Parts: sequence; C-alpha cells; structure tokens
Amino acid sequence: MVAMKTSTSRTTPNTNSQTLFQTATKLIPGGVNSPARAWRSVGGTPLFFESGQGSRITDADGNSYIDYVCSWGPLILGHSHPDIVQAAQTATAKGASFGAPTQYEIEAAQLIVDAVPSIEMVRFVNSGTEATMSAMRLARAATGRDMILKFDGGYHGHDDALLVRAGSGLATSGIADSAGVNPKLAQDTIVAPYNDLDAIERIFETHPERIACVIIEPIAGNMGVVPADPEFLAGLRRITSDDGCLLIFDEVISGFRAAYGGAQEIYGILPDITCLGKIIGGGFPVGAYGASTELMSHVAPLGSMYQAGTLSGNPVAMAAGAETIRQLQSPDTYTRLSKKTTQLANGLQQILTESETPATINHTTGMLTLFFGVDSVTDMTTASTNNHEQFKTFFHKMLQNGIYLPPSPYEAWFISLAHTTQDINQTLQAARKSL
Ligand code: HOZ
Repeated sequence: MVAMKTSTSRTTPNTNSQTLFQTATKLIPGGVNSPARAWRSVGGTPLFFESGQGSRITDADGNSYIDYVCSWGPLILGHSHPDIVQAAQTATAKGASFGAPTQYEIEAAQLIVDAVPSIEMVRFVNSGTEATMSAMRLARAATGRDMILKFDGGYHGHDDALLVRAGSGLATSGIADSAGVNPKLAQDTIVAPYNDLDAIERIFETHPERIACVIIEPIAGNMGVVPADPEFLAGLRRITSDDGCLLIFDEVISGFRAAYGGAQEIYGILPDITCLGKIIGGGFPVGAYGASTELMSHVAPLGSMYQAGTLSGNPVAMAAGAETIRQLQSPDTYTRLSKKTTQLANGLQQILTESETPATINHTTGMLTLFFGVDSVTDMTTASTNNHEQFKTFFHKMLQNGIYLPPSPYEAWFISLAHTTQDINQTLQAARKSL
C-alpha cells in the first residue's frame, strides 16, 4: 500500500520553481516541452515537480498538492505505484532498448487486443501524435482517398493535417491554427462541428466517396470533457460505412479510462481504427494504433504503408503499460473510478449552486471539466464561451489550497484510483473556499 500524506498546503513560496523556470526559459522555448505547461492561460510561474506518490505531488519548494493532472491522463493508478515502478525497474535492468522485438510487446499487444472490442492487431509507436498520424496514413492507404474529416476542438496531436482548429493546446496559447503547417496538407482536412450530424450529412453529400477517414475523440478531452451524443456517434458510424470512409476513434485519453475497453465499449459502436496512448504506457512514452487484421495488413512489412520507429515497443514502456492494464482488470476498478468522479462532480455542483456561480460540469469516468459561465457545453463553440478570468482566479486559489488543476479551462481534470474520499473531500473544501 502506498503511504499517503494526509494534508496538503502551500507552506513555502515557489522560489525554487521560479529560479528553475528562469533557467529553463533560456534553454527550452517558453521554458517547457509542451505549451500547456507554461501556464500562459492562467498566468504565473509554472511549478517544477520533484516527486509524486499516489494522488499527491511535491514541487521543487517542498509544497504538496492533490494532483488532478496525473501527467495528463496516463497515471490512472496514481504516481509511483509500487507494481509499476517494479515492472519498469525490472525491464530497465534487463536492457532499456534493443531495437528488436521483446516478449513485453506481445504481452502488451495481447492485453490490448483482448480489451478493445475493435482491435485485432496493434502497432506500438511512441506518442499519441504518432498514433493518429499513422492511423490517418493507414486510412489513406486502405481507401486510396486523400481527404480527412476532423472536429472543431478535436486534438489529435501535432501532425500537420490534424493541427486545424485543434482545441486546448492552441486555444490555451491563443493561437488559431499553427504556423508552419503545410497548407497543401491542411487543405485536405475538413473541420466539422462536434455533435452535429446534419453537418456531417451535408459534408458527405458534397464530397461523396472522397474522404479517407473521419477522426474523432468519442469522448472529447481537449475542449474540456465533452462526450459525444450517442445518436451522433451512431449516425457517424452509419454515414461513414455507407460512404466507404473509415472511422477512427482517437481513444488516447478515453482508452482504458472511460471503461476498460474505452469509449467504444460504452457506446457499443466500433470504429475501423483505434488510436491509444497515455495509460497503455504506464507513464512512459507510448502510442498505438489498432484495427482488424485485414486493415492492419496494409502496414509494413505486411503491406506498403510504411511506418517505423527506433524506440517503438520500447520494453520499459511495454512492461509498465502491461502492468498498468493488468492492474485495471480487477472487477470493481471502473465502478470505483466512476464513484470517485461522481463524488467530485456532484460535490462541485453543489458548491456552485450554493455560491450561485453560473457554471456547468461535464464528466465521465475518471475525467471532468468545470466550465465557468456556461449553461451547457456540447461542442467547441459552447466550450469557448467559458469565463477564462473566473477559471484563472479559481486555478490560483485552488493552488493556494493545495490542489493542482490543469492550467487551462479547456483541459480535463484527471481522477486516479489513488484519489481517496478524503482527497476528494479536501478538494471540495478547497473549492468552497475558492468560490
Ligand atoms: N496534450 C495536453 C493538452 N491537451 C498537454 C500535454 C502536456 O503538456 O504534457
């Protein structure tokens, strides 16, 4: 059992984080290796972290926080789970990388094939970006078509063709679309509003048999948490099948989180290709794309769609990921995670109501977003009417009270199995004070 500290507070100023950040900004663009970490959307100096244990993290100045970032999703078991640490240490001691197959890859692949309803074969890569980029290439290879359709606010990594109206990372930085994207690639990308089936019907009427794939987060996590409407997702499945267009579910966030078999298990709707990442690496860099054996036979060396990587299927990531998945197999895992999430969401809702704060909370198992100043959020248009200033103030007050939230109003808060009832009560107390 992981020893848990029972209190969190910000007892010392963040002097060390400030010094580290100043040095980092001279060496790394913006001082960070991923823009959301720079806190541009909430202001202030990003905290540097030293360690994490269970639901708690400790910054470079020794302050402890209850963590709702959880490495942006991978840490469903919490920080430094002893069995994951052990799995990674054992694999590392045997050899960190071979650039040749190891048994760990088979174990991880078998677990994924058994868990995810639509996957018969899986290829491991090193990030979610690589997974979606490769899935798209596979769709183009299999259909012989060029166009792709994505959704406004859907983030699928930073591949050129997908970096169009891509939700949180860009919205947080105040950037509409990235500079440097090859316009020739982006011009084959159609963007549709999320949860709007009429729009999809019109697009397919305009471009019949021309779109290679539709890529969607069935539970969006990068415009804040926005679950797809079941009828919308069913309609999307029907329209794409009728047209011969492939449907890609980006389950990098929802995979093994919303349910063991991902969002596709919850909705009972099977995509043609699934992208995974985060949880399946147990906190180490990973991504994967999987599909039917027939579709995956287009991938080299079986077929002519080339995709490769020196560290793909890295044994340390495979060992940590496989152990994480095994830990999730206990029968009450998702009931417990769902209960924790609901406890947090309902508690926050009650506080918002009592304090007469206009806001809405979207949640699904293991993730939630609190949108200030909005009645309901169903797409990027409604998400972007949230009150940024209110979130900014709330973020810093929560931080003062020992709660580390994602530093952007467009992100999901991640709840892990290590978050205890006491953690959630403490979070609610902090929210009550902050509001
Ligand atoms: N992909 C995250 C934004 N939705 C940011 C990840 C990170 O900064 O680590």
